[in-house]
Amino acid sequence: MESLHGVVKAFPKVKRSRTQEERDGPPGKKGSKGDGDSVSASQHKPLSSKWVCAQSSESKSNNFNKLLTDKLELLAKAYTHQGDKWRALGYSKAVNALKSYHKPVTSYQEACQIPGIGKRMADKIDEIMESGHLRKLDQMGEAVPVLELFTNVWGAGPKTAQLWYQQGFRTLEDIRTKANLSNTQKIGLKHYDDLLDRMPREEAAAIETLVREAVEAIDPNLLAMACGSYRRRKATCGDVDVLITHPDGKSHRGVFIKVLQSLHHSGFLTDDLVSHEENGQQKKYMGVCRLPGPHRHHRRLDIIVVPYSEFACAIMYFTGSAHFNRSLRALAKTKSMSLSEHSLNKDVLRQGSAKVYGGTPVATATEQDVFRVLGVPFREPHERDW
Ligand code: 8GT
Ligand code: MN
Ligand code: MN
Repeated sequence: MESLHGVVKAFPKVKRSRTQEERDGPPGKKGSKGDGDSVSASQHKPLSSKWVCAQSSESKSNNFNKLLTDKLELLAKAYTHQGDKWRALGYSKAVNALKSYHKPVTSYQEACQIPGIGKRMADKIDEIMESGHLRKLDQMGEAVPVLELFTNVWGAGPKTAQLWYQQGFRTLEDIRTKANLSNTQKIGLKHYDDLLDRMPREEAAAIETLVREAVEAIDPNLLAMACGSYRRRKATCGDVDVLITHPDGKSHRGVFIKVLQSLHHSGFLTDDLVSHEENGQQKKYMGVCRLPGPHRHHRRLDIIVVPYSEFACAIMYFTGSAHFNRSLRALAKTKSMSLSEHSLNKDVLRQGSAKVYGGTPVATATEQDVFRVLGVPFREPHERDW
């Protein structure tokens, strides 16, 4: 069960008639390269087939192409650890497309026709169909598992992992004893196994409750809710993403410090990874916590405090998935709008990829408003699990 508590009030399910655009999709152009979310080869398809943000991720639940997606996911992961994020993104998009395809893919031609899958990706798919295997996976090199081991240290990205590899390190013991570690990497190493482990959503719920109680002790009218994978109803969560705001639009100020002090004081927060302020408004915290009682693991906790005027955009950003958000932002671009965690702006002027004029914020009281203004059918959080 998703616990929205007081926040439900702020997000009434608005019944409304769909706009022409929702029914018919966008005028057929787009297909812009590089934004990574409009998909090729579907010039006149309706909005729903071009943009993952306009489709329910539930369509992935019955995967007819598991043999293909298992291999491609391995390759995507390998590219991530190698630091090739664009290739990794390309593969994970192809995986999404295959998972939501309505039947098993049986030919190269068929693969080419799926939005999001280009010719080179279809070659890979063809190879798996023919041989049951992907040679590229064998050619990735012996460094990949070591790079994976290293990038799994919180605070170490692919660049650091590569540096450590070049320095001759091969094990976590090497890292612990010989590498030059930042403070966050030290924490990451200390809790290596715990932080890799995904927690059951029941535990995420307990963490949300504990944080909410601390928040409500400061001011009972403050709202605190877990977003991220928890709100998307995933069975397990990599961390807990708690968003805090106050409906009066001003009493969220000063809360960030107080909440952290309170959670530190009770011993719940064990380590701080990142804690900072953005343009004097939004406050972000990333840290490690542990529920009281025996046999508890250390878990990652993210907290943001936002002004109520930004609630709808912040909740969308923090709920994700990251892939879904990327798609929505790319769609916004095609409509001279821009979507951020702070606001949805219209009349944005761009020259090439550069923003010349930031546009003007549209009032978005609810998530429904954001979808409506963007001309995308509303998606419940669990339908955004791309
Ligand atoms: P999880 O179960 O693995 O935690 O899955 P998740 O909850 O979907 O992932 P997350 O990493 O906790 O991110 C949740 C949302 O927060 C994302 O959808 C994203 O929009 C937003 N987000 C942050 N920080 C960052 C960041 O540093 N990079 C990116 N790409 N997204 C971020 O809060
Ligand atoms: Mn999360
Ligand atoms: Mn997070």
